[in-house]
Amino acid sequence: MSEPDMTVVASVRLRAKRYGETSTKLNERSRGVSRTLVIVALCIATTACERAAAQSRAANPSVSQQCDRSALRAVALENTTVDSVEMIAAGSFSPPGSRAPLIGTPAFCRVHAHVVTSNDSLVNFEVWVPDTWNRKIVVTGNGGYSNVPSFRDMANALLQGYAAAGGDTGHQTPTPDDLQWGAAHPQRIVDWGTRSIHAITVPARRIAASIGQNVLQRSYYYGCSTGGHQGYAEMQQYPLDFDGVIAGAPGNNRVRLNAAYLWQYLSNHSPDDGTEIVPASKLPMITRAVVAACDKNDGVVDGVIDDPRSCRFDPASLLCRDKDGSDCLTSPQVAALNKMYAGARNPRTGEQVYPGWSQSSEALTAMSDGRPASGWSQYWGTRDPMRVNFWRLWVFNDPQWNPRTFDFDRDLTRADDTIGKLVDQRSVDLAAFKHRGGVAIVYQGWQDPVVNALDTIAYYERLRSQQGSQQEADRFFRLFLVPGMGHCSGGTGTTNFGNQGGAPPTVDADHDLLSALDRWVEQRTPPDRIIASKIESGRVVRTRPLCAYPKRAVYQGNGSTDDAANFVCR
Ligand SMILES: [Ca+2]
Repeated sequence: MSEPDMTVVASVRLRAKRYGETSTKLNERSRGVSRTLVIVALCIATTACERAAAQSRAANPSVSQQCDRSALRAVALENTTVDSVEMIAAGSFSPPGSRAPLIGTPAFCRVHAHVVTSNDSLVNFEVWVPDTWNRKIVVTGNGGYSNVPSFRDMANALLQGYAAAGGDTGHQTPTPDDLQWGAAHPQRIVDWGTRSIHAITVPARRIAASIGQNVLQRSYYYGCSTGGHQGYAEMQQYPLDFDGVIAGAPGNNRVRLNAAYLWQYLSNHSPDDGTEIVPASKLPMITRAVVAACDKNDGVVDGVIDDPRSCRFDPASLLCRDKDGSDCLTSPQVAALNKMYAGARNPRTGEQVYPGWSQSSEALTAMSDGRPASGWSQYWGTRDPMRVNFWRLWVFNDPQWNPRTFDFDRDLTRADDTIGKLVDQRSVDLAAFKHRGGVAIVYQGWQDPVVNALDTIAYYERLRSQQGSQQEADRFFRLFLVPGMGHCSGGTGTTNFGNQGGAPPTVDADHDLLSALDRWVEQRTPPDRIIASKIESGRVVRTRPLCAYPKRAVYQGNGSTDDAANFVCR
């Protein structure tokens, strides 16, 4: 075991021990500094180590020749076991458990491995190296409480010539949403909420470098939702892992987010019999009314509200004149809707616990039965609130816990002090990440009913204040709000730009997140705007610039509003 590798293990063990001691009141800032120093030391050492190892080997034998378990025996992979190595032929690949094969994949070397992260946790992961490799790796994040890698994101990176890696977050039970796997196992929760990407990135980089027989030149991160959360964990806690990070719809404020789901449930379910007050089937009608009222606020009537903060839609305008109907709201429904727009507050201090979701995020497109394809109803829960087991199993350790007893002061503090310390990624101190030259692209749909755009903005604004100016923030961190987009992808706006869900129609640095990140890192050209497309039946029907916050796309008054060329960021 070489010196730097021992440091990796030691630091992981140290971190695991610290996180296990959840009641210890460590000073957040001093803890961060000491952690950063350890990481700086080990990463400089490991990068040099990888370079030396790669350079000492023969020049460029093909990936297929190196795709062999014996080739990996010489690689230092502490706490990591390689389970299988195989060459996958070009064409298509069906990942384990997937419903549909990945199409058009190049030939690649597939490595399956696992890394032990504590005496009670491990993370399974895969590394894919294409036979024509660009010497860069993209490590991908996860969705929700996932137990599998995001194979589609890995395939998209592979198609662009990158090696790709992804893991299972440390979650190894069959049902993603059960949360039982973490109950009374804090190390597994730490993996899911904080550590798993770092844990797989260290060995994945070495595996890719070994198979590719090249110097690994760049390491990027790509994820949305929990993947966005993991990207924030990397920037805050493992700042030297990546040259660039793409984090979409970050669920980094996790305790508050799950408290907000509780709020949605409590606001919209009768305390008497638990029935829904606003039925899911009315959400698309509400969104249509909101859009009709506020679409023009941005100067272009296009079915999209560019900035829902400008919208002052009054739900009482939909009050039923006579009896309840599908196109109107009863008084209790208006009251419930207003509670959800307002969001949860601490009853003692008045502090906003988590912002209410924006007007127009109630629902995306409607299904034939009138229910929304995506919207608040998925996350306000049915018989129980969404993520109720986060509270029952992780916070209170009581399977019988009743959500109606939740106190948004006392219980929230308890959650912050326990599980919050294992999973939340709320610090805006990104000094180490910025100092090492790291850059970040964050994106967020304005109609996201899962992770609230207002919370993503709130984090950004705290970061900007901490940086001291817009210019300092812009140097390394850019937020792109996407009008008319739901959670990570989809919606009525221009929602295709290399975000989760697939490659854009044009893969270049003006249209594609990963290409834009790569240009920023390699040429130091930051993205002021990214041109997003709206695609219908396989055809681009509209393009629009997404602008780095706080700028927004402004129509110049001439030409088609479906053409990005007629908009400026201002
Ligand atoms: Ca509009």
